[in-house]
Amino acid sequence: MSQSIVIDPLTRIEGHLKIKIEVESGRVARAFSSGEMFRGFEQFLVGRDPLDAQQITQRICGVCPVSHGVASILAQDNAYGVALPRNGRLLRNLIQGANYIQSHILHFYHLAALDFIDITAILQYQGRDRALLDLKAWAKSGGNLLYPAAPFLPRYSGDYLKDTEFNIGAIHHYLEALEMRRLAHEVVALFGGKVPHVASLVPGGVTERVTIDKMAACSWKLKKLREFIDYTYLPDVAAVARAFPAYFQVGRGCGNLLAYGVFPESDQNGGSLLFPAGVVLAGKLEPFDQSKITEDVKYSYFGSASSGLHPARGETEVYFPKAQAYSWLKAPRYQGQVMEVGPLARIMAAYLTGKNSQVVSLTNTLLADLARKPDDLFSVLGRHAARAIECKVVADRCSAWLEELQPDRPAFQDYDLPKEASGAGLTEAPRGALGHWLEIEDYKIKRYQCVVPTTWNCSPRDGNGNPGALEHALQGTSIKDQENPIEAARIVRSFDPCLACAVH
Ligand code: NFE
Ligand code: MG
Repeated sequence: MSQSIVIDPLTRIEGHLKIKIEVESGRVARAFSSGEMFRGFEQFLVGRDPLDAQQITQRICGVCPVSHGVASILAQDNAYGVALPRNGRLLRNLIQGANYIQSHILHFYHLAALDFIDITAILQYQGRDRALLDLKAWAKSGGNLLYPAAPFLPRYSGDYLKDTEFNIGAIHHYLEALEMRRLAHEVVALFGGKVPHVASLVPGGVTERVTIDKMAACSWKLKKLREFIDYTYLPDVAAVARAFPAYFQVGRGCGNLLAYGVFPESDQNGGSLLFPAGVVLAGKLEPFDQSKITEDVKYSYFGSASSGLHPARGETEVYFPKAQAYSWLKAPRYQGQVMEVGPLARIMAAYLTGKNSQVVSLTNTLLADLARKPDDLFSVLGRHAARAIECKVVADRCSAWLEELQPDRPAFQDYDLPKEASGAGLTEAPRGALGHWLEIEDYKIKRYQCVVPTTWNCSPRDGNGNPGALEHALQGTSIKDQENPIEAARIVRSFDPCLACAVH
């Protein structure tokens, strides 16, 4: 007998995600991931000035706006044939890197950690920390009237951590992490002009001036962030991993990984990247080839003419209602295969190619510390660990990029707008591989297609009926209590989904 469990909406993620799992003999037999809204960015960009694209596409999301801005200007750099000066490359890296730090800290502390930490431990707090006492008083008073104790309660009952002292420590870090995110936002604002939607990203570079004052302001913020990552974030992730070792076996997923690569380290186009591109397909590492990307729509609310196309020729043709369809996400595939994207894909690509020695040593140290093998990283805890390692590598590197800046030297390069052109902008958002494809005709956007990290991870089935990456990860999972499917929620959150991005 199969029992259907619907989680709708699944909370503590960004956007509107519905998860349906069909449980047979205590295990998930089938999973369905549905994006529940339509947005239409790809349509309303058509006919506009291409220079508007980096501003408009940033509005796809408030969590990873910078990456959409970067993908858009990379597509334009490519279309206009513009190369940028060193300061332009370094500032883009810094703006995007600081956004990664903000996003990863947000994900662990404010979205995912409450799956493991017992937030009700705050009621036992006997110390004198003002912030914790305020939180305790607030929790006791029932929080706000409409949603008592939201966003902490209600929650699934489950096997939360029992050590009161550890839980209270983690709740303290939850509050501290809010301050850290503010610092990371301030780094973005220093060189982006403002947050969340930055003003300074343009084709050819960055319009913000590099001054000693700004570099000094950035330096101490990065120092604080790096201390938090080293002494709080990484140890907390390791502690959760030690307390929930079974989650190295849960939520394994499809096993295929895709990374486009991100953070150029060279002023030459096509030079080395901090995180290299890489594909893990059927257990083998392969070079990445963007011509192998397609999007299917058999189970999506789009017309069949949009199916199986490379994004450079992609169509977004709404078809609703539609028999069999169950999502507003398309189903991106690489060489026809389902792929997982995100920090795990980037870290594994860097680890397996050996192209980032810090990633290799941090990963080996963490694995040794937890008595785990690289293969165990294909799991709920592996995704959290990869994100934390990546956060450290990015933050450390941001400090180095800052020192490489050349004060009062130009940060952008002029260019001519072509009447007709096309371009591809491939980068990595915090949640994974992100591509924008642009076609210009008569100085206007003729076609604009985005293939977004959460579209990869949370896609519905493809034209061959093969489930998406998250659907794969849910299948086979043992659900102990069907009233409290906490195992499923932990798997979904390990992907850090953003449905606003995914449906764009
Ligand atoms: Ni809205 Fe995003 C990231 C992008 S995920 S958060 O990271 O692109 O689909
Ligand atoms: Mg799209």
